[in-house]
Amino acid sequence: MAYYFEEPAHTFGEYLLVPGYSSDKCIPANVSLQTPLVKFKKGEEPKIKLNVPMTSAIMQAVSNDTMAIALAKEGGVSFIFGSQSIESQAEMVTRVKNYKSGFVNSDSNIKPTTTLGEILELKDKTGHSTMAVTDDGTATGKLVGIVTSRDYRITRMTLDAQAKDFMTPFAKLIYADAETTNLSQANDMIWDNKLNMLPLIDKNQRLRYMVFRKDYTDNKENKLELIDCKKRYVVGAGINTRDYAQRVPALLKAGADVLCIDSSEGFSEWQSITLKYIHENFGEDIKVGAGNVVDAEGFRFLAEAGADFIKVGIGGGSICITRETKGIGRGQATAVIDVARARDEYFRETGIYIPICSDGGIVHDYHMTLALAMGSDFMMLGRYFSRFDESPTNKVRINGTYYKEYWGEGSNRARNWQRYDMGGDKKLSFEEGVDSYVPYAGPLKDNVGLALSKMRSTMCNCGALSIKEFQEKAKLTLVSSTSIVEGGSHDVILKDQFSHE
Ligand code: RVP
Repeated sequence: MAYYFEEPAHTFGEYLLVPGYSSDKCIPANVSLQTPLVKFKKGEEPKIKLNVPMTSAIMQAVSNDTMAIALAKEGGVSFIFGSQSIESQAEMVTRVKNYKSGFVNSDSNIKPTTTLGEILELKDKTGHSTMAVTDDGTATGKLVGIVTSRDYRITRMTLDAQAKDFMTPFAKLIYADAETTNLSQANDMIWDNKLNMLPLIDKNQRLRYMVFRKDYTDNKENKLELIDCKKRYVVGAGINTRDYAQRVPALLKAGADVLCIDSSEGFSEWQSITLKYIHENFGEDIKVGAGNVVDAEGFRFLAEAGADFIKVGIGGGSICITRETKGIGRGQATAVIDVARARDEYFRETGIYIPICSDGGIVHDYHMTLALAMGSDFMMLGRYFSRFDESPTNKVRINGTYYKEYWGEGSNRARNWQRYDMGGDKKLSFEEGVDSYVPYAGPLKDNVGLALSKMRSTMCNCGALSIKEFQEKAKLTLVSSTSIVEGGSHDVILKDQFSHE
C-alpha cells in the first residue's frame, strides 16, 4: 500500500510567527544575517558563508553576470544559469570574477573612422555619450582617443565627419595604469583633473576599464558585500547531470566559487553519479549543492551522496506547473520543516551540518523570514529577482505599467531539457513551466534593503540576533482561513480607492 504522510502539506501563507521576549539589545542594527552556504563539521567554520540569506535562481530570466554582481554587492550569491553553452556560462562567471567595483568595461566603442551619424545612433542606443575610440573599435583595442558630446556640434558639422577629426586624441588624454590603480586613486585623479571619466589602460595602451565620476557615490564600499580571499565577488553556477565532465572544469577555471546541480527532482541516481564524479575528478574541496528534494528521505540520500548544500522545493515556483502537470510536489513550508528536521538529525548523528535552501514560492518579503524560522539556512528566489533592473530580461510597458519578462526553465522558451532529464531523449516532451510577466520593481539594492530590514525587525520581535538563534527561538502557528482575512486591512475603505475631486 502507498505511504501516506499524516499531515497535509502547507505553504508559507498558512503560517505566522508568534513573538517572543525581546531585550533592549534586540535591535535591528545588532542582527547578523550571516549564514552557512556549504557544509561544515561541528566546531569548524563553513568554507563559504553568505552575509545575507539570499541566492538568485539558476534561471535564464534571473541570473546572469549583472545580477550576480548586484547581489554579491548586497551580500548574497547568484547561480549563473546553466541552460546555455559552456563557453557563454564560463564567460559570465569570468566577468563577475574580473569585475572591479567602479571599473566599467566600455560598452560604447568606436573606430577612428566611425562617422558622426553612427556616433549619434550609438548614443541613442546605449544612452551613453562618452565613447572610447580604439584602433579596432573594440572594448579592449588600443586606445587612440575619446569622443564625448562636447567634441561635436551637430549644427556645425556634417554627419559624415569622422571621429579621428574631432575626438580628443590619446596624446591629450589623462589616463591611468589598469594594473596599479585602485578605485580611490582613480577617483582622486578624476577630481584633481576635473574629469568626467578616466580611462585605464594596460602597458600596450589597450583599453581595460573606464571609471566615471558619477559612479563614485555608488561604489563606496558596501559592508555586506560578499568577496573571496582575493577581494573578488563570490559567484555560483548551475550545472546539470549530463555534461558535467566538460562544464565543471570550464566553470572552475573561470573562477566559480560554488556549483549547484539544477534539477527539478534531486532524489535520483543521476545526482549521486554527478557528485561522485566531480569530487573524484576535480577534488573533494569543490563545493556542489544538489536538489531538489521535499522530504527527509531525499535529504538523506543527497547528504550521503556528498552534497555541500541541499535545495528544497518541488512545484512551488511561481512559474512552475509541475504539480498540475505531473501531480508531484509538496507544500513548501511542510517540505522545509521536514527536511530541516532531517538535517538536524543528520548533524546530531554525524557532526556534519549540511545547509538547506528553500527554493521557490516566496511571494511576500515575510515568507523569507518564515522560511528561515522553519529551518532554511538561506533561500533561492526567481520571481523576486526577475522584477529588478539587473535581471537579464526585457522591460515592457503594457497599458501604462512596466513589467519584466519571466519564464520557467521548464518552459518551451528556456528549453532546459537537462533540468527535467530522466535519462531519455534530449528534448522536453511536455512543459513544466510558463512564460510570463512580473511587475517591474526597480533596482535590486532598494528592494533587498527593504526586505532585509523587515527580516531583522521580525527577528528582533522573536528575540533573536542571528539566524541560528531565530531557528531555535521561533514559535510558529498555523492560521485559519478566517484569520488570514483578519491579517490584512479589513472593514475599512482605503482612501486611495476614492478619486480626489
Ligand atoms: P520562484 O522564486 O517562486 O519564482 O521560483 C523559482 C524556482 O522555481 C527556481 O529556483 C526553480 O527551482 C523553479 N523553477 C524554475 N523553472 C521552473 C519551471 O519551469 N517549472 N521551475
